[in-house]
Amino acid sequence: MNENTQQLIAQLRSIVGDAGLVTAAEEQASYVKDWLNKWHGRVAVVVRPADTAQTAEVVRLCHRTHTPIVTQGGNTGMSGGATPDDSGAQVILSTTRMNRIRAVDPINNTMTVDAGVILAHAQDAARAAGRYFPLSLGAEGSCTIGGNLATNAGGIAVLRFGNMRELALGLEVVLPDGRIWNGLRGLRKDNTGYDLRDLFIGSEGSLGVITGAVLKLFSQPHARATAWVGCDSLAQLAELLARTRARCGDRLVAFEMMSAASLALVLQHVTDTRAPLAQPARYNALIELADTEDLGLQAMLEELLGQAMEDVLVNDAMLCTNGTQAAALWKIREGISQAQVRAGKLIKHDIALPISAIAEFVEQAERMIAACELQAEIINFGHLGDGNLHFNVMIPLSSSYEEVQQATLQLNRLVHDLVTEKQGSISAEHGVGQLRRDELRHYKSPLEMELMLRIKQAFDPNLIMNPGKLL
Ligand code: FAD
Ligand code: 2HG
Ligand code: ZN
Repeated sequence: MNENTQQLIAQLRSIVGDAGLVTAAEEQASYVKDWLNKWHGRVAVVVRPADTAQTAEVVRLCHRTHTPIVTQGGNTGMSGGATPDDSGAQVILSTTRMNRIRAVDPINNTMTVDAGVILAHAQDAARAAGRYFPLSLGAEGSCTIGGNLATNAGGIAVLRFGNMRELALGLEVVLPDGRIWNGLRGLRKDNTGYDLRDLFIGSEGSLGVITGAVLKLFSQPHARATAWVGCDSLAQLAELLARTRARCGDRLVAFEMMSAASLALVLQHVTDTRAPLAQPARYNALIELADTEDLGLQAMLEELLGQAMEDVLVNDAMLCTNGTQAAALWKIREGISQAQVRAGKLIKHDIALPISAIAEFVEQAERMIAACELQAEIINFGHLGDGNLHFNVMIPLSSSYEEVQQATLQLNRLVHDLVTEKQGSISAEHGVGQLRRDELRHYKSPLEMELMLRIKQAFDPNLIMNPGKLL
């Protein structure tokens, strides 16, 4: 460790104390690699400030010493955004000690939280106050509100409640020079110039450190109806989605799709899971309705699916009669990420398309990938209700680094060209991070890139906030 690094650590210690520093390599191990175990880095130190004031002091010091900062929340991101490079010169700023629920205001229907609050804890706090915070995703037991904001996270209820941008009213941010921007406003209307809040949401740690947020709350759902259906085609599932929306309106809170291969992977690799239907279907959907009180939700879903079966839109369906059955279905859906990691090496595509274009996209992409003659299996699943597919391609676990790189270049171009042709997005909910940085440059227009780089320059002229990610 050189003298500058030693000095930096001593200065950081004077700000956060021993409890706020992680210096031993073995204790840093879980911070310097990502959840997928795909990216690995090194850091001078991991610093864990206890509050916004300490965060501001840490950032001011890094600004003065030109030390690059990688902000990290729960480290569950899927695009390598929270993993440092391997220079050893960067510092991880972990928000995990900033975990207080600052206030719940049931009358304004808002909650103010520290950025390091774990998503599940935010949901619990809302529930304890008789309210509901609807963001929900497989990593909710570990991801943080700051990470959700920084990636503009989506998840399973976007079709009803929107993504994180739609769920946040105000932010508190430590800017790259250490000043604190207090934008913790709980307003539904505020047209006082450019929306700075929306710039920070989705900025992936590149414009500042989010330290607090005002979140929207909703009425608690006391009734749910959950079903699993099997269909022959994605076109049929899209038609079923449209019918469900028309019949159930805002009661439709989740419409998740899984191909036969995605389901088979979970059944093989995740313990205590079993096939919901007697006959495997090419495409499956997990559908959930919710309402503040039970005004015949189950009957509504039963009638809808009965009609769909009569019309040969759906082959088979399982309607849950209790919460245990529903939990078993959600376990299958949420087990896909883990099953994929166990089964192979992944080339991930987190794409968004107009729902009406999805069936044709998948048909064309599958044909093109088959023509590549790779030893590849398509694991296609995702949030059909909002048009977001995880169109992942899995190659054997034994593939070498070079083979993965080669297949990634080939498949990214093929899939992302087709997505672009169909007016879709190459980055729907996981962020750009380091995974899609080159793809972003390839697909964004020069004008959009120029404007984004000018915003970055205006906020972070020393380029210390998460270098090598996003832009
Ligand atoms: P991290 O991984 O720590 O960081 C992610 C990015 O945000 C990095 O660029 C980091 O620098 C930045 N960042 C973190 N905190 C801050 C902060 N306070 N200020 C500024 N920048 C910050 N995502 C979805 O959208 N939908 C899903 O359905 C979904 N399902 C998942 C399921 C599993 C099993 C897993 C492992 C992940 C899933 N994810 C999903 C991805 C991930 O959970 C989300 O991206 C989540 O929002 C990341 O939160 P985090 O606290 O772990 O952030
Ligand atoms: C999900 O929807 C997550 O389960 C993870 O966004 C997707 O593993 C993936 O590619
Ligand atoms: Zn997802």
